[in-house]
Amino acid sequence: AVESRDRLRIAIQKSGRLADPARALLASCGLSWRESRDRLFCYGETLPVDLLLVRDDDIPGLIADGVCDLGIVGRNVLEEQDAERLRGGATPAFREMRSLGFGGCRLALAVPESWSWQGPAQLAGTRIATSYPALLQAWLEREGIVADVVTLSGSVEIAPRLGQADLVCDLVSSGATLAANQLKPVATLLESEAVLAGPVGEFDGERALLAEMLLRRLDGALRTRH
Ligand code: PRT
Ligand code: ZN
Repeated sequence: AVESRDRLRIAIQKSGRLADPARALLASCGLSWRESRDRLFCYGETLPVDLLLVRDDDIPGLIADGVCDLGIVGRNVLEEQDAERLRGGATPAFREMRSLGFGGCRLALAVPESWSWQGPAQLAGTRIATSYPALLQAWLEREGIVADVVTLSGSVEIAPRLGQADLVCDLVSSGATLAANQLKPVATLLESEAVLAGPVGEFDGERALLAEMLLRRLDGALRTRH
């Protein structure tokens, strides 16, 4: 059961690529906060909208558990955890409510530069290193390919040089990291950017009104940005 609260709670990344732009976007919606000493919780001053500063990977779960009402997270993280829940037989627990126009990147397959790419069929029997096993596995199944998914939490691009994998499936923005590791992107699995995530169900009471107002302001702020 979700505790009844009359304040809205939004989870954002504590530090990392999305931390500052997420805060700036919420500030442009007229929100301001009194920061707590440990900077994990920021108490909303202008409106009863508080921030929880967390690892980005924790955001979908916090929404699913009802600990937070909304979150700002990369679509890649949201979709990976959604795919993982689906594989485990769970029902969807969060959804993308808005795309926010920052943190753009894509989840791509990248192979050694020396490979001549002939298409997905070439991947049969290979070892693919990734931090996105559920999205990769779902894509492989759609393509009808059986490959060995090697799950790594970081330093994915170095796996081929270490002999841990034949190729990688990782986030790419400029492509510089791939190039530095003599890899080239050959297929895009997901186009990503920061998104506003929320629960599948509706809010009730005071939080429904707050969420509605926040979305209205957010849409206004996004319109003037683009
Ligand atoms: O500590 P916490 O778990 O919260 O942070 P994190 O280290 O998991 O995440 P962080 O801050 O690195 O990224 C947060 C989000 O930013 C990601 O989930 C993406 O939605 C988005 N984003 C946008 C990126 C990139 N661009 C990106 N380029 N996330 C990671 N990268 C990495 C990529 O993994 C690769 O190692 O940057 C490298 C590639 O960059 P290029 O420019 O060389 O191609
Ligand atoms: Zn993370």
